[in-house]
Amino acid sequence: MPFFMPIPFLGTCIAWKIEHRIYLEQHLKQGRERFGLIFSISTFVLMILIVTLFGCRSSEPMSEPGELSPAGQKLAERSAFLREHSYLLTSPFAPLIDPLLDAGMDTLALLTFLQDPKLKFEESLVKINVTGYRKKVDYSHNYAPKAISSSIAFHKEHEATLKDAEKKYGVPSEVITSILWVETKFGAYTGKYYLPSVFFTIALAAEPENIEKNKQALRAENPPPNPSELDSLDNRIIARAQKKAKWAFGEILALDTIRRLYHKDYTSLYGSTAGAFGWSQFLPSSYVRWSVDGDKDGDRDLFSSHDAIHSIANYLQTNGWGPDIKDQEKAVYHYNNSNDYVNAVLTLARKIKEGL
Ligand SMILES: [Ca+2]
Repeated sequence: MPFFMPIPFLGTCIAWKIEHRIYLEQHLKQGRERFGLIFSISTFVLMILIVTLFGCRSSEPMSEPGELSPAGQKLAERSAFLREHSYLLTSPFAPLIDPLLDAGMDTLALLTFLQDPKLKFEESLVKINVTGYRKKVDYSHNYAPKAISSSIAFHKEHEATLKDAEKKYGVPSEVITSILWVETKFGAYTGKYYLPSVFFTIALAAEPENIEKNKQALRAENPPPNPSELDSLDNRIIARAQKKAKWAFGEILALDTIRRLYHKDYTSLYGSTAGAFGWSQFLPSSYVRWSVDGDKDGDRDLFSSHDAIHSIANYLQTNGWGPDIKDQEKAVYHYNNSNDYVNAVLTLARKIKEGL
């Protein structure tokens, strides 16, 4: 509202007040004090009410005629962006455009993701991430004799870095070694999936056609589930698809955070079917929170032994590692939510320690 708008109004109020003052004086002279006093008070209260109302209204952000409010401006910018890049609306990832912009991603960042020729919808990843929970993972080979001897050799080779991390974070060197073996066999298997494709694909897991495909995949399993279980399994699939889609959406934002905060080129990142990358198999959100630059070269590079070792130690310490076995189990479980995983990591760590 223009600043001069309240002036005529206040002028009117003041004139009204003067007029009523004259009126009051006339009545006082006539000995009608009580009536005049009531009239004066009610006039004063009315003025306060009106001025308060005007004050509140004038504090609201107002636009000049023809000018858009901030929300309107944002919408107009978005429409202009989509008009200019209308081909994006035919992308398989079009359903994610509005949610990503709503979550605060800027249009240039979104464009960089969506114009990336390497970005692909990988249908198999939806199935693996949504229905994969039905397949039990066997971790027992991780503490077989070959695993123990390889881990002891790695520990000897990287002892200085491992002991440095142990001293700094209070996490034993054999536990860090054990996680590096279980996760990637010391960097030998870090995953081949392009990270943006992993998360953009899984973020679409709850789209109706993808839920339908997963329901069909469930029926085609070998052996197929019992027909009496199908309804509850379908509901489980829907709930998991929604949960996974939300999770992957957050990881896309974390990839963008990695680019902004650490100037890291996420287009060079490849990882597992679940989007974990590097020797330590961190998710982008874990990278943002817990990765550290172990060798102080200015880069948090989880494909390097130094940074991976320090980052694992930092992760476990931050997530509760302590002298109590329950805290240790909890910290490792946080790393990978599986009791079999926790058992494999701690068993291998014990065997490494015995063999050193
Ligand atoms: Ca580094």
